[in-house]
Amino acid sequence: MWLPCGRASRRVVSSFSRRVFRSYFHVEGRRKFNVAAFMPEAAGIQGLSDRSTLQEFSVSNGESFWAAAARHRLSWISPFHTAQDCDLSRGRIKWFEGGKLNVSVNCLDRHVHTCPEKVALIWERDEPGSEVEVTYRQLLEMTCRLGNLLRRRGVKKGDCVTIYMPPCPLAVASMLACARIGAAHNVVFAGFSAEALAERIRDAHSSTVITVNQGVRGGKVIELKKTVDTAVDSCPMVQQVLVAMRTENPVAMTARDDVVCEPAVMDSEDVLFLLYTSGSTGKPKGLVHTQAGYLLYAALTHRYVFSYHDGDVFGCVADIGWITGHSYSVYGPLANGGTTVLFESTPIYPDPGRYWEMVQRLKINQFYGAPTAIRLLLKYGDQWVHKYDRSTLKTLGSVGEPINTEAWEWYHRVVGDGRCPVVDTWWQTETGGICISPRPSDPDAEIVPGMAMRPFFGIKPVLMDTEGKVLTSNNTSGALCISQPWPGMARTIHNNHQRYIETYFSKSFCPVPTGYFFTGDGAYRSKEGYYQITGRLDDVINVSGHRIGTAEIEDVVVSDDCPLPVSSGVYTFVVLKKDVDVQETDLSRLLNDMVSKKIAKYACPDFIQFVHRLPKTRSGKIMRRVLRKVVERDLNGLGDLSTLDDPAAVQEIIQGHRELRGQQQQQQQQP
Ligand code: 6R9
Repeated sequence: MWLPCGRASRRVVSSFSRRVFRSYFHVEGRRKFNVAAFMPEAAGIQGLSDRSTLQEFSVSNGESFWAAAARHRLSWISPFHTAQDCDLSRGRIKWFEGGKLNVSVNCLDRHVHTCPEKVALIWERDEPGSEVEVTYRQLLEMTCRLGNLLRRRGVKKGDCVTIYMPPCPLAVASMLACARIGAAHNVVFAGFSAEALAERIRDAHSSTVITVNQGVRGGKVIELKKTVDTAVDSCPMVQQVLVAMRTENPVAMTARDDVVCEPAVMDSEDVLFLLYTSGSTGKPKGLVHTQAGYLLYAALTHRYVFSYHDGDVFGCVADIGWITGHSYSVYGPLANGGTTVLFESTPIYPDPGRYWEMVQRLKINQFYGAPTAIRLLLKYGDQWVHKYDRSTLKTLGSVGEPINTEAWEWYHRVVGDGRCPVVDTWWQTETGGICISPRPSDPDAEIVPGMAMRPFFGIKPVLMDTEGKVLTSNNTSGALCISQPWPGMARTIHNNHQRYIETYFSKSFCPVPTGYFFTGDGAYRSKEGYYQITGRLDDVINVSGHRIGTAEIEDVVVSDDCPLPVSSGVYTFVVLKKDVDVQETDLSRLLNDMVSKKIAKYACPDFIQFVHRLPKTRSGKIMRRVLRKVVERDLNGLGDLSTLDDPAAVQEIIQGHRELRGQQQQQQQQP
């Protein structure tokens, strides 16, 4: 039986959430830091004067901090006996051992008990204004039906189900149905080719695939089932493909009596999901996340980085095929009993006002997007933003790439009307959730544009030099590592623990695992101790012995100070804003001058190629290593291209590069 809950309307305040997430707005006006109001499980800790002392405690007493959070925020079938048992030098990471729980119960049942009619999902479908709301009760029913269906069809605890679906309630129910019956899921972005999908199905050994008949994105129909058909032709282990219809109203499923699906009892360290991320060479890696630690970390970061409060509408526009969609469209918000948006469309469909029209219509309170989309929208001008009421927005988030100062400022000034904190959140598929972000911090603590700034609770970043020595001073740059384990980190690479150890715990400059987690990113630590991510380490350019991140040069090249309209550039690759007519030689000279002035002469591009677009992954990250290989003329070494959005972009760049080299050679031959 569902308990009645005050109002049967959307965004009802749930008593569960009220208990767990007591608002700390009242606290902000007070002088004294009210720990209990900010984080109830930290109430017993002595001597906390502000949020930074809580951060320090969480790092120096990680085990007790996380144990308290896990007890307080997760519902356990039986309690854990050991909070942590980790040895980074051996790639051994275990949290909350002995504990038993079910992730779907944590995301659904406990909220259904307190507030069944609260809206869990708002499915923002491709066509604006056709959104569909799904309550916690409805989502639990969908999940149970699907869980029963999977069980009836032979899917067992420990199996892995591949999900090839766009963001929609059935995709979320599929993920949670797997969690309910103890199967792992492997969500593959529903834009990947048949070949990329097949590779991931084979590596994960999935005998079941769930998909939809067709997808709809940006007004176009995408034949997802056909792609699955092609993929499974080369996957002999696939025994069944379940096909959902992209229905008008997913909650109007015919009522059957199997809406109860007994949740499997899972160990904390059982696998929750695999998620593939492309390696710089060779095969994509299937990163493995487990139950309790991942869920706790997603929930806590969602709550505190975005200052998510009960009743808020959280709008993460990432696809569920990425870790961002897993942690901040699905698991974090649902574990917190929140209302979360599933965005099916694109930032410019039907026009570049789409995001902000949606913010107005759905009354979104936290908006979380990617720099690549922000840069794109900035090009279309402020009028698309001004057209809509954005007064519900409280926090703006950015993820996926370094956000250049110009984009950050536009996001803050134009989108947020200068009143919403912008959180530039740094993290990875491997980290499970946000690790560095300007918030949480004291409410009026400064936020520096384009900087991720502050480590999250329990996170201890360190910078390392090229010899593997830890750099202790501030105002310094190095390889970003994390020196102690946290519950959200990936536990292994599926079927390849050795690759996991080699990739994340040892590096060429220190081949023996040292007890640090290597992120593969470079970072700068400012005088004040704030972190700024400078880009992937393999994107660091060594010019005359100076190491410099691509992000540093990009920030100059695309800044407001540039009187000519460049929209985005990668060292020597430059994309012009729309409808711009300039002499390329003039612009090259100007960009050289600017880089020389703002960074140093040695950083000047001596090779500038103008292109229409850059090779990007489908989540919008520029594939810089591909550019590097083109310049090195190593076309056989382009590596894994399965995540590439538009292969024609690479061909265009190869062609342009050839022409440019031809021109240079001619110039050199002229007397
Ligand atoms: C969440 C996600 C991870 C890589 C990461 C880094 C880059 C992510 C960033 C950022 C600068 C930020 N990255 N957030 N760089 N500033 N705020 O994107 O996961 O797809 O695994 O990518 O993305 O290079 O190492 P994933």
